[in-house]
Amino acid sequence: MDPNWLVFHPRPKVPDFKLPEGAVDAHCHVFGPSPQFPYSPERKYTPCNAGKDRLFQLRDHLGFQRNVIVQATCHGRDNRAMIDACRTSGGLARGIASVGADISVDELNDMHEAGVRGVRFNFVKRLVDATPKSVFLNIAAKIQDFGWSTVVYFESQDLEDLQTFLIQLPGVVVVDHLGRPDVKKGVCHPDFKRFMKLLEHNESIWTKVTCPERLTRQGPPYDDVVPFYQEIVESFEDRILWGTDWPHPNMKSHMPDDGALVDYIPRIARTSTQLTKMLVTNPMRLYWGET
Ligand code: 0GY
Repeated sequence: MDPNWLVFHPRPKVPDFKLPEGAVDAHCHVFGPSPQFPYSPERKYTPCNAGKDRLFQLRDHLGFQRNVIVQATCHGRDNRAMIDACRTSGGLARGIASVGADISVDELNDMHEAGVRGVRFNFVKRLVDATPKSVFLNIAAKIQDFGWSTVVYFESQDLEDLQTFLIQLPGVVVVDHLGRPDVKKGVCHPDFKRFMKLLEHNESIWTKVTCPERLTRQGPPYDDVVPFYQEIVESFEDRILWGTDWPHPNMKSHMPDDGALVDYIPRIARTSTQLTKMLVTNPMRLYWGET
């Protein structure tokens, strides 16, 4: 692994907050383990190994029932570690893949059968080399027959350039980590207002109200991020998801305790309706097809 890589918390606390029955951790990853699933030669970082066994232990320890495993960039377009985790989860994990324009219908079929339900388009420059938007649009068109959605990762300063593309995408589009606002600028800043407007005007755009540990400028207990979550949750409760982001790639300042992250959830969603939608109903509808 890279020097200075921060390894996930070895012994997260048992959360005080009791998750609702059937809660889904809708944003997490697996890394390797690399002897079995080597990292991609194109990767921008080399993480610690963090395989499916650790992920499923964490799921049970925190009180989740299901996972949505998002392909991490350190594995490039080699989705084997994520697919293996989905296949062996007994239906309790869905996957979000990273694919190229040459992906075939047969390959998509195999992935679907394994539990994959979406693809991720990444625009974060420190994580990936740029892919032309026409390639992403081509992939997005191909996955429509499978009823999959897309996950999009970008930073708030790039939204202005990206919004025309995002609106063009067919099907449900889920934006990672609130579109990564700069929390120092506050909820009234035009950057965050732009993101709010995007959701207001496009009912197929969802977002993950995730990663206070990444977005915070102040550090734990992440008070500075709370207003951002609340703005979104109050307006778009039918289009929000939550996840741990375990094993927390590229954290530099600190490694969060995953149990403490679960204890933070009631600051994001404050009513029992919002909590049930964010943790159960919304992810079950999107990734398990439950109405
Ligand atoms: C996240 C965030 C990051 C990394 C990745 O696929 C990835 O490498 O998603 C990041 O470094 O911000 O959502 O896990």
